[in-house]
Amino acid sequence: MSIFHWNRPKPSPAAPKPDPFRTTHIYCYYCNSVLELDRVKFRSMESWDKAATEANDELSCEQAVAQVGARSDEGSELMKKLLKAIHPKDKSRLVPFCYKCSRSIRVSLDIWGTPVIAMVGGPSAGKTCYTGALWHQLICMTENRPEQIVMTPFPAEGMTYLNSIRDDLVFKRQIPIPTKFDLKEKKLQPCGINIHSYTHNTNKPIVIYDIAGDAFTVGESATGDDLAQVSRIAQSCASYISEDNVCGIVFMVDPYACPEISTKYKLPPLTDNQSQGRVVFSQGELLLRMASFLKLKQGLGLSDKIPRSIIISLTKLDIFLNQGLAAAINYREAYEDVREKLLDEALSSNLEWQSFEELHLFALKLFRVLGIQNLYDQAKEQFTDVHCFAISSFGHVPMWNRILIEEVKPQAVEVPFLWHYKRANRKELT
Ligand SMILES: Nc1nc2c(ncn2[C@@H]2O[C@H](COP(=O)(O)OP(=O)(O)O)[C@@H](O)[C@H]2O)c(=O)[nH]1
Ligand SMILES: [Mg+2]
Ligand SMILES: [Zn+2]
Repeated sequence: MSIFHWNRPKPSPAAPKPDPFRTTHIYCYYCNSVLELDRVKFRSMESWDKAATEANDELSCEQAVAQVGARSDEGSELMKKLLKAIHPKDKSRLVPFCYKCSRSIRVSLDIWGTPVIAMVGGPSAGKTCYTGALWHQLICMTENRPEQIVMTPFPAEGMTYLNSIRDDLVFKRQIPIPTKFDLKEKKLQPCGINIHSYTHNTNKPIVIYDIAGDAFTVGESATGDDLAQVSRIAQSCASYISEDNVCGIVFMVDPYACPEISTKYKLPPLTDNQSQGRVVFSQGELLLRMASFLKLKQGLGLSDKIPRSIIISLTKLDIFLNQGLAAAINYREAYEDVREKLLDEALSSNLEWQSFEELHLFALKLFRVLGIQNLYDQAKEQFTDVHCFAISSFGHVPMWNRILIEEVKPQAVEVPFLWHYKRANRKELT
């Protein structure tokens, strides 16, 4: 260091604030990497499929940001503007791509900052049927009040996915085929739903993913050690559940996988030969494995509670309604009593949670009768906010051959969804 420097210290100006895009991160839904936005490059949509894209046809993030004049914009504003950038050569839209796996992350840009509901559950828990039934239910709930509320699915692929499962269930009366899990092509398909309420003057999107149960259970072995299982979640597409934009978890409990239930109640035969060679995953173990994974990712201690909201959601409620189980019927009646109010309660920004809380209490009673309240207790030990609900995607027990005999009339499927929607959009955090 020179003496002159010592004698004449430069006035130290406050460090210039970096451009917001330099500090922004974005998630790749293919390889599950968190990317630095300013390292992301853009190609033109036109040249996307052409085998040899010239390197100089690529635009840097800096160039794209400069083009749309978004230098000082942050967050969603920045993303919205970036989506409008075009390639100077062929004037086609720009496709951002992941610098780790080279695949398009356009969808990541689309849903940036949108809260995500993470669905978790083993194979056959009922996640795919739930996704279709939920979309059907939301359509039915809003159909006759279009001047009050409009629900729009996005992006295009998500809309196609939602509509195709709904078509299967509602029009073909066919149970959708099990979700494939491909370790190589493990992309997540975000299904976004934007809810625009004119009455409440709100317009907010939320995203759900229907992911294969294998993502939580791959490589399961009778002797499986916990750490290996936790690291498998980390490698699979299920790892997104630890991302910041996940506003809540819905843990789908399959009654067929609960020995407490199957020893006490005679469950109807499964709808297909999925049961052959079907490994039953302990629901409690799955819950703990997910909790360990989240703690690891968030740097929490073993005895710390995860600051997340989780809903323990018993699927296939129709089975117990069919058997005339009083606790199930009481739950259904409680649901019928509040169903008209739920949507308004979910859309209003006040602290009114009464209908949801009532249903939670009825669900807890049902859990006790069924002998699975230990799942709730376990979840309470791991998470700061736990609620229970029960749902039926079909509203009746299906036949063995994957065909639904009666019309689909989902029961309470909107409850977990609306709970998280309200929670994600409330003004103040408690
Ligand atoms: N009784 C009944 N069975 C259901 C319901 N939802 C799903 N199932 C059954 O559970 C099986 C697995 O459902 P699926 O949604 O594919 O589970 P996923 O693996 O979690 O996506 C289906 O083949 C159905 O037979 C429901 O609401 N009631
Ligand atoms: Mg599935
Ligand atoms: Zn990637």
